[in-house]
Formats: sequence, C-alpha cells, structure tokens
Amino acid sequence: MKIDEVELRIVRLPYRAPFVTSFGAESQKVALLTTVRSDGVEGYGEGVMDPLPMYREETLAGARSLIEQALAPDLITHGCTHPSELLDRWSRWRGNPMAKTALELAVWDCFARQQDVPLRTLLGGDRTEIPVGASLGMNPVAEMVAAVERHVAEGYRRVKLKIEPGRDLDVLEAVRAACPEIELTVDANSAYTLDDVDVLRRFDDFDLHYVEQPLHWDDLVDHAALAGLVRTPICLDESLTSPARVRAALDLGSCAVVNVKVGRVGGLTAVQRIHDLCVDRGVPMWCGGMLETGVGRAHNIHLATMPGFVYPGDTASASRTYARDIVEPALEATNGIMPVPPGPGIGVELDRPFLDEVTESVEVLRR
Ligand code: OSB
Ligand code: MG
Repeated sequence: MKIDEVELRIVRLPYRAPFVTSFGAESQKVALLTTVRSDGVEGYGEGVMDPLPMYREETLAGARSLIEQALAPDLITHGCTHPSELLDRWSRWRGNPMAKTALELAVWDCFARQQDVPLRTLLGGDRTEIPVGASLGMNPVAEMVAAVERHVAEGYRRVKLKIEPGRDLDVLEAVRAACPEIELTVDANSAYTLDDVDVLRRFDDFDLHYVEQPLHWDDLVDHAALAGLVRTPICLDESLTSPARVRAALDLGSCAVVNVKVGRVGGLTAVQRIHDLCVDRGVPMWCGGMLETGVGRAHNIHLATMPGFVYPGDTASASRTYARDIVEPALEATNGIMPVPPGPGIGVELDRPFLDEVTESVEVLRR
C-alpha cells in the first residue's frame, strides 16, 4: 500500500474519576491519535505514551519526534505491501515500541478496511465477543470495596485491584470478605522489592489468580527469584517489552502468565509472535489496557480475539473511564462480555465534532 499522509493528533480527555496506582493519581488521558491515508481510505491508531515516563520510559514528546523524523517519512517514502513488514523494518531504530505501535496500528486498520475485513480476521481471531475484567484503582478501602461490588453486579468476569506497600493486605481482606468467590487479581505496578517478600507471601492467603508486576518495571531476574518464594502465579506487565523479552522471561521462569499490551511490545506483529510463543509453551495470556480512548480500545478488543488470550482482559466498557468517547459505536460490555465491533478494520468511526472539541493539536505529514 502507498501511504499518502500521516496525521498526528494530540487529544485530551478527562477521566470520570482519578485512576490511582502505585505511581500516582491520574485525572486525564493525553493521547496521540494517528491516522494514515491510503487511496482514499483512512486507518486509525493510538499511542499509549504518557506525557511523563510514569509507566515505562517513553514519553509523548519523544514518540512524536521519532514518528516525525523517522517512522512517518519511512512509511510515506516506501509504503508497505503488508503491515506485518513494519516491525522488522523499523527494528533499525532501537526500542521505542509505543511510538512504533502508534503508527503501525493505523496501517493495520487501514489495510483491513481496504480488504473490507474486520481487523481480527487478519490476526486469526475467530471470536466475535470476548470476556472482560475491570482494573480498579481508588482510595480509600471502602471505596474500593464498593467499586468491586458494583463491577461484580455488572457481571465483570474478573476484578483487578491496584495495590502498593501499605495499601495491600487491608484492601485484600476487605474485598475478600465482601466477595469471597470472585476471580481476583492485584497489580502493584512495580511498587515492591525482594525485601518485601514477607508481605508478598501473605498474598497467597487470598486465592489470587495472579499478582501483576510486583517488582521493578524492567526486571526479569528478581521476579524469577520471587516465583520460587510464593505460590501465587506471577504475571508480568511492564517488564515485557518485545517478543525476545517474553521468551527470556519464560526461559528464566520470571512469570507464569503474560499481560500483552500492544504498545508496550511494539505492535500487532510483535503480539502475533508473543501469542504463538505462549501458545506453544502453554502459557496463558490476556490483553491489558492503558485506559485508551475508543481507538486504542477497539484495537485491543480485536487482538484479544486471538485464541491464546484465555483470561479476561482489561478491555472493559469505555463508559467506565470516559463520560463521552471519541468513537462510535460505543464500546460497551454487557454482563462482562465485550462484543467485537463487526465492521471493517477496527469497526469504529471517529465522532468528528467531539474529537475536534478535545483536540489540542493536529499535524499532517505528506510526501
Ligand atoms: O498496569 O495495567 C496497568 C492503566 C494505565 C497504566 C497501567 C495500567 C493500567 C490499568 C488500566 O491497569 C487498564 C484499563 O482499564 O485500561
Ligand atoms: Mg499492570
């Protein structure tokens, strides 16, 4: 495909409630939305870099600069015959998976729309709906318990609690007392060290499906050591930044469950490689989320239809996060089941008037 234009748009969208994790409280999304235009067809992607490097080290400004200076000129000059070429072609620029993904996703969406098929079909996903869970980050404990009860009543298939040292065992005790049966997980977003092993061991009492990224955000070795000291399975999020890193984590025994976020691993081709590796090794996967707008969320829903995504993902209803989303139709789960938008590509269209209201800047790169 010949790529005529790349559009980079920064949007700001307030969250309905602050999202509290071990790295702080966030009250709005600042997203980079990408559009590629090819023979009159558009495709959309979304970058998940934050303005400041809170989750991993990429930033919005750095990613935008890499796209402007290297990725978009390469794409506009050379086009591609299939979006799966881009991962290896862009490997000459090291790292920066979120920047690469922001643009690669738009190419995949555009390609699927040109073929007139849903994106999931290109990825080998047969399912037309997927089970979803919810990720809850709030203070104080009573508010967390109320939120868990609300999500269980709405039918969510799994609830994940954001925890950190000093806000962990009390939360777990309160939630388990209120909901003894639910599928429960915790996400520490790297807030502990191996010195905290006594607390981490006590998580074993709460029948957790897994504990997500307890240790340093780039570590594999300490997680492998921790896996030998606790019974609760370890799931890695932040540390898994490419197919090679996932293979290393599995070889080392750093995790028994894999959280896939397309932006963190470098795009949909990287997701396919990780998927095939995990299926081959019998390692369960699930699709994580970054509180994306409808564009990134729709991509997540399509990729989570691949057969290796056996646990409920974080791709919950957009209305949990935003009073109004930038896409139509709305991405809403019913009784914990998210339907995959059936149209071509990611199956959603931009709500242009509202998108313009929340747009901070637009830049168009041409041949
Ligand atoms: O660690 O999974 C995480 C959101 C932002 C950054 C990191 C994480 C999260 C979530 C939210 O847990 C998942 C979602 O609802 O999109
Ligand atoms: Mg996480």
